[in-house]
Amino acid sequence: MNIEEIRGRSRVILAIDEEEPRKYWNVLDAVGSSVKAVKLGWMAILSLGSDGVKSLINGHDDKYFIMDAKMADVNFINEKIARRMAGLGFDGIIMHGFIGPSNAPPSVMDVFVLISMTQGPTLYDASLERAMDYTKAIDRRGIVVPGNKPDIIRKAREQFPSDVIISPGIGAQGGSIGCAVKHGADFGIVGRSIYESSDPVESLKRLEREAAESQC
Ligand code: O7M
Repeated sequence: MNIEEIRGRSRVILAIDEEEPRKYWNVLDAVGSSVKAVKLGWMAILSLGSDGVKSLINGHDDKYFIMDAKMADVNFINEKIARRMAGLGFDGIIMHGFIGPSNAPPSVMDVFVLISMTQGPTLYDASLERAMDYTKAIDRRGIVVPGNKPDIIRKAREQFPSDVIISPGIGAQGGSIGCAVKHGADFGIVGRSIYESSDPVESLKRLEREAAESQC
């Protein structure tokens, strides 16, 4: 799937970082077609195994799947990882920006570059401008910037006018999706506020409403 097909139509990327394999299926069954994009990471690979992740993706072919690999290795390893993840059915993959363009994976799928984190301080906070410069030189579809730091989203949008901006840290980490969208995010990445909710569908609808209102 192409992320441009859902950009602007849906604002929530569902992150699932659960221990129990069945919970991945349960939450996706619960939200159904209202979720258009899903972010999985190392917890999914550890909990479901790579074959389990492949089945999960195959069983939900109406959705865009991003692997949050947070890649930070050298180029030939990142290339192997990206090719394996593409083989599992992922449409996009996330890398750390600090490793720079020479270590970025080839564009076997969409690449999203992380340039700042929701929790810190990290080295990114001291070097945001440099992280942005490194990122501009990377062949990418978009960037990851913290949804709980609206000023950083605004700076990133100024510097990356056409990138797909995806922003974690919504809800459980204090960020507001309406505020993130207002400052330039295309999508909020939301985990616990949906998958730990007693009513995931209602939580999702509320988040989509807040995103559409685009207020702080
Ligand atoms: O909504 P939560 O807090 O339950 O989950 C947040 C998700 O966003 C979880 O999957 C984290 O791995 C991810 N995330 C952060 O929380 N902080 C970051 O700085 C970056 C990410 C992320 O998605 O990086 C790609």
